[in-house]
Amino acid sequence: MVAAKIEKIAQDIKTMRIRGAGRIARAAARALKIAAKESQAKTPAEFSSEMKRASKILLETRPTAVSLPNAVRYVLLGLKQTHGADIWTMKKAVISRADGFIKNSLEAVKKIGEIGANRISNGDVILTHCNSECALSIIKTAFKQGKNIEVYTTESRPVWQGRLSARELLKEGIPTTMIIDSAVRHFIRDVDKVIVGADSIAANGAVVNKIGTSSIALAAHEARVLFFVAAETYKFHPETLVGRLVEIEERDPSEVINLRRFPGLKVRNPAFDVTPPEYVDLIVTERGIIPPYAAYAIIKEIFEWNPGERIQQTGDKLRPLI
Ligand code: RI2
Repeated sequence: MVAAKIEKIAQDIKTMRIRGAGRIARAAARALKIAAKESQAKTPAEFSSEMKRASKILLETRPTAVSLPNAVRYVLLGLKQTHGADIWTMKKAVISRADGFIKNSLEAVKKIGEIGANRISNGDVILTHCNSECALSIIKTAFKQGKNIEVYTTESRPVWQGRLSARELLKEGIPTTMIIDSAVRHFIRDVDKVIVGADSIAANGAVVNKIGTSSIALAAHEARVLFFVAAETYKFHPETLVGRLVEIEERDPSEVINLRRFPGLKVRNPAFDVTPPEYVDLIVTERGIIPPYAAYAIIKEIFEWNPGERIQQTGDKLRPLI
């Protein structure tokens, strides 16, 4: 019964019924909370392995957004902190850390909106790509502050997340124009600022986000248009400090074309790409605005990493950061 609930959440993440790096992370925390709450384990060891099994199922869903493993790591730290205690104490720790993650995540999105909106000027034309709740939080907050802004949103093929953004923006009454992904360079001179989200940010400040982001960054760079990234600190990728590359998810060709009608056709469908730090002007986090090159310092602080040591997350340190 519990397993079925975890599988259902994992399936929803895989099929993108639940999508967006922040939402995926909160869904994983919620799944672990359900697993803890409904566990029938008789011993602490049994409980620990149940939690680890649930985590594994969640971690195997989508590989690119580091928010997912960071959320799991954050919640599972409850097991480590209560090592040697009874099941009840362990359950309580996991549940409260899951609740804590979800609460902090929602607060971070709001805070990013407030911090980022300070950088939006009256009359700005903003371009956004895909559907990032952090990027939209900035845009919506600026609009609520009475700034007269206009938004261009891409379609974000092949899954059309741009339609979600368009709907959200129109609901707020924000003047919105949709363009096809390949029209970005054509319109970039009408744009004052680009704001996008992130699925992972590497230690060198490279931003992994929805496919097409790096081409938009290139066009913005060429036209001297500011390029902002909006991301909570749990989107920073700890293992990139020691050289790990962020895995780029390649999704099913059926998202792009009906292969039955094109027998023999090869299709590549990467869901994300990497924007180098030199094309990023700033990253808006819930802790403030940083240049991309400060990513190293953020990761080092969150994960308490010193050169030559294994990366480890010490829960109390992480807590105020997310
Ligand atoms: P928030 C999304 O991935 C997009 O790439 C988006 O820019 C990013 O997550 C961050 O979104 P997908 O799940 O966390 O649509 O800011 O593949 O909502």
